[in-house]
Amino acid sequence: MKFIKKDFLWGGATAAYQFEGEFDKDGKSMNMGEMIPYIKLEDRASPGSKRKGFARAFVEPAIENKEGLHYPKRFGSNHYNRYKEDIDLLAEAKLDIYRMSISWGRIYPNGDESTPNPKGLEFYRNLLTYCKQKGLKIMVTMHHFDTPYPIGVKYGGWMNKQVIEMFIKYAKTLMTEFGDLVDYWLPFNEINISALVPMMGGVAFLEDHPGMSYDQLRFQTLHNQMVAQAKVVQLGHEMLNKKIFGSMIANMTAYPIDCNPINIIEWQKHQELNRYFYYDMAAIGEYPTYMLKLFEKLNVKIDTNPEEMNILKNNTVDFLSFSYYMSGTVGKTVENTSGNLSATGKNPFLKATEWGWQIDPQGLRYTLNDLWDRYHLPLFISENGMGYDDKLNDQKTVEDDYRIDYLKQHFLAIKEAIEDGVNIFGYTMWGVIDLVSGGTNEMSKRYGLVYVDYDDFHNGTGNRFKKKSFDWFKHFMESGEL
Ligand code: P53
Repeated sequence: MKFIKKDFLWGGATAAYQFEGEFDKDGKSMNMGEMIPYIKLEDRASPGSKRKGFARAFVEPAIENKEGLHYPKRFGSNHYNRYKEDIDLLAEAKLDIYRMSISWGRIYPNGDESTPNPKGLEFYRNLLTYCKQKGLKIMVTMHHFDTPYPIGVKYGGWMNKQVIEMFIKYAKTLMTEFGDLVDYWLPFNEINISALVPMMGGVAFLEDHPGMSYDQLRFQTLHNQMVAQAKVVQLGHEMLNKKIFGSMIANMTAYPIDCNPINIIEWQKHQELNRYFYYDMAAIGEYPTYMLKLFEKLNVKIDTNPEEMNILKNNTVDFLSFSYYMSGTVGKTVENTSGNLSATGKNPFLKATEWGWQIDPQGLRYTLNDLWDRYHLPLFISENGMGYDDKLNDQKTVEDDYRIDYLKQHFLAIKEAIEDGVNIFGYTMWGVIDLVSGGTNEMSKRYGLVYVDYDDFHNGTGNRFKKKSFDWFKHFMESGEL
């Protein structure tokens, strides 16, 4: 018995650079995420919040190997060595699908090699084959904020068009090697983050481009990644002949703070820049006029040519995918909740997590309707969940009723959206097994159905313990009941 419809896919998601660990094993190169140290709470908390914004170094140049600092993403949850146990747990919870990412630096450590690293291919072949044996469908993200550091050093990151070609070579290798094992492909995780935070994952650095404006940098890197995405879609359609390629966007749903018309205009512009622009590029394949006007205003000149523009136009994605955690408000005078990347305005009708992420299940229903009405493409929620500083109790479990409630409310919102007529085909819960936080580098910002025994400094056994939400999710999968 299924909660919604027979073929709807329920599952969980992770990312290599937060989950795998073994950052330098079997020939893998480092990525920028692995060079961002853990920053103590008191050095990080932003005014007005008990608990933290993003790790400071998240938006600053990373620091390589500084004495006395801890680099959480180098260790993750040690999934590299414990993947069988992890996949067994996902299968035990009766999930339909697992969204994972492949680390570029395990396959082409420097980006410009002519042949892939056999050890890297071997690891992912074993992992993917094991997932299949356990009956899981698989969605693979090719780039989850982890451009190899050597590409940054030698080529200057994604500002350089040669990086597009290196990425296509990598994508071709993945589809050749694993095309028969993978059910859905996402070329990039949260492609809009490139424009909002270009330093994320070492995508680009302003200091490499003296005299260049920040806006020029961020919109050019985004452009180059959009072209790369379209080229992967083109190649993937040729090689695999299936409509299984999606774009993945950090969805920044926001509401106008009130009905004052000046705030409505502010909100509309906010949604164009933070949400619609990226969906328009991926689904329609053109620069929207509002962005061309903004580029004029900001003196941004995109380096491109007719060939690239044709590739964008003719290779739009098969489905749209997004992360949804929260919503915010926008207006001329809005008080912020801190902790979020954008759309951080407070909403008096919503409660927030300790990190200031405002919980809004109805916002998910709204978002699904909004995207379906606008693009008429199948939708997939590739991330959703609740970060919480869970505590393991004496019974070696976590009583995470707050998480169960969060998930339940969001599942109901998906059901309502389907009843509204929205075409959505699946959902993967973020961080289904605890992993290092992308934004704050904390282990203690946990999302999973499964608790992983490491603290913020990677002390602990690394053992896995089922939380109460694990049993709840399993029961939901078996019975279709919330
Ligand atoms: P953490 C910003 C805003 C919303 C989602 O985030 C975001 C980001 C950038 O971190 O990222 C996604 O761990 C991302 C995951 C990340 C997850 O959200 O900061 O794809 O890598 O872990 C949750 O709580």
